[in-house]
Amino acid sequence: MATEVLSKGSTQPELGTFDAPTFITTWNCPYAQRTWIALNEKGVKYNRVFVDLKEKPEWFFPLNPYGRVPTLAWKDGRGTHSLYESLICNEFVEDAFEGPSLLPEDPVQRAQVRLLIDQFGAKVGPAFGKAIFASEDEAPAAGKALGEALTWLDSALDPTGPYAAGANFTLADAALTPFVIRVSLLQGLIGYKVPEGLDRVKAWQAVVLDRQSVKDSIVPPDPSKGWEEQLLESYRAYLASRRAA
Ligand SMILES: N[C@@H](CCC(=O)N[C@@H](CS)C(=O)NCC(=O)O)C(=O)O
Repeated sequence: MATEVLSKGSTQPELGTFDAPTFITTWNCPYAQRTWIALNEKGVKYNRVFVDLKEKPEWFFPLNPYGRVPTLAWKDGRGTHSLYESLICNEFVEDAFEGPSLLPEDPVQRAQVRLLIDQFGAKVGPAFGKAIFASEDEAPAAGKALGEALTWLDSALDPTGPYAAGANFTLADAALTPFVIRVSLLQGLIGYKVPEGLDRVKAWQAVVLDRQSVKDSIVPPDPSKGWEEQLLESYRAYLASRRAA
């Protein structure tokens, strides 16, 4: 059954409570998937709401002035509360909820997890963004830059793992996974082939894809078709609309 997507003119959903907040997302946003994974890892009883980013509901902006996903919202005796920006939401989820810790206890290791997320955001994030939106002319350079960024990632992931920063799943895994698992889509979009080697990235990707929290954050709108196939369709449609504009 297709999941309802709330659009312009929709009624604001119940906003839940601090313990069981509303998680506002789309099925295909990698940033929102970061928070989706963190919520799943912590075992938070959230209420998931899909919104239409082309026709945003009016009630969305008071909760997030950027009008972006992910957004977390809840109500208590003091009123309505909301948080947004994926990495801030993930730090909040880690701080606010019980459940397995997504940061190491040791302060140096905690800082290293945050550093990995920060460096990923500076290196792989922009290279991925450029590749996914590359025109035919731009594709070779964008592919080369992404290859270099992924080679950096291969050396930056903890060498023995199995997770990004060592033996345990951390906020780094939650932050990196949604982007890395989309890299294979670039083959269909710009003919990009993931470079040979990258053994650490490949081994890590297999481990996180097998993680229940990640599987539960993969909800294609049409359950009869694959998630990747539908993601590819949505990227193609988005690119066509950008080029037509
Ligand atoms: N820096 C933000 C980026 C979130 C973001 O760009 N989300 C996109 C969907 S993937 C969005 O909501 N776009 C709607 C818009 O910008 O109008 C984060 O980390 O949460």
